[in-house]
Amino acid sequence: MTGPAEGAPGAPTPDAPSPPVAPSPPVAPSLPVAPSLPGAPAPAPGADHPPGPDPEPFRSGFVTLVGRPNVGKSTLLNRILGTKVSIVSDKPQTTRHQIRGVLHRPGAQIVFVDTPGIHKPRTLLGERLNATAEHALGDVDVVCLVLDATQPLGRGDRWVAQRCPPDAVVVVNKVDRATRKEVLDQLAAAAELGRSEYFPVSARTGEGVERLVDGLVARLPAGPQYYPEDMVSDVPEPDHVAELVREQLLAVMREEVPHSITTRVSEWEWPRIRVEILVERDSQKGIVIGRGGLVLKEVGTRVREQLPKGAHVELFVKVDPEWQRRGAALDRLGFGTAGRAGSDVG
Ligand SMILES: Nc1nc2c(ncn2[C@@H]2O[C@H](COP(=O)(O)OP(=O)(O)OP(=O)(O)O)[C@@H](O)[C@H]2O)c(=O)[nH]1
Ligand SMILES: [Mg+2]
Repeated sequence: MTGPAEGAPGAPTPDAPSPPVAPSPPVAPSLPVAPSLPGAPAPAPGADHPPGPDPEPFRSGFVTLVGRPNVGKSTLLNRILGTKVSIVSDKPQTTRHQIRGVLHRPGAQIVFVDTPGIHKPRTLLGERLNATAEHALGDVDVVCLVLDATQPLGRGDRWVAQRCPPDAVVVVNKVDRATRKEVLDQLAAAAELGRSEYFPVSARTGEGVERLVDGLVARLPAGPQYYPEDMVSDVPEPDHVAELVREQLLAVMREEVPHSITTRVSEWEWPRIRVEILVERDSQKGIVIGRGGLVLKEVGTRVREQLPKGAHVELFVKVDPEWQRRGAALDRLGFGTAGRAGSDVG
């Protein structure tokens, strides 16, 4: 049984203390914050090797995905990695943190950085999301500017493009939903951005994604294997579970409610995971709970299906008035410009 609806309508409770994270089956393995360098260092130039053609060096580097909200950056990251590390929804501003996902290939490693969609902010949270995305443009090897093939190239895209380095590559996503002519028109329109490479892809079907990845690898310098091969993401497990809850809420909520929701794990005693859902107003609390707790129950079920067997997810809704407009609340909830601290545990 998931998400005891009876707990949900209760009065706001004080923040739970932060217990240590109990060992649990991995959901999305955590990466060390500072990359360790186990194994497979780049061959030193001039190191001893048999005569003959030089072997290809190991290539590695960081690739940031940026673009307007909803163009499919997170879907693309998940497609490239073949696993879900970043949540996806049809609502804009789904991604709220930098999320690293690591692609391991023979002879290469790409550390992808998914970012919040850059948009015209209406709240302090929006400003911080933009800052987070723009922060991820610095000090990376390749920037991918992601566009939507089904939307005309607009001011928002140009605004993001201006913030990208000149050697950014352009990725035109969602070609599965566009005709051939629409794709060609979009590529022609994108040519005004004056970049050297353009990749039409569908993150949904995978079309063109392999070609994109090959193109990215070719741009990477010789470098070390930053992360061990069994590491796929830097998202701590509690944060990942909190995001899965938010993803399911985004899937069922309408209109302005999704923007007012944030989630965090307040207790993690495997298999029991308590997730708090914060909303901004009392009226939203009722919507999130649903009649007879049905919405919460459905959300809990869908989340549990994505977790290792035995997980017991308890969902609670609390009101934190105007949390996304208050700097102190944003800091506390992990929406600083520098990093994530969304969950009370981990
Ligand atoms: N048809 C189609 N839909 C796609 C494709 N890629 C993403 N989508 C859909 O586009 C919507 C937005 O996808 P996201 O991956 O969340 O977009 P995002 O750019 O990460 O959005 P933010 O995190 O809000 O910036 C979702 O409904 C996806 O299913 C694609 O290649 N084809
Ligand atoms: Mg996203």
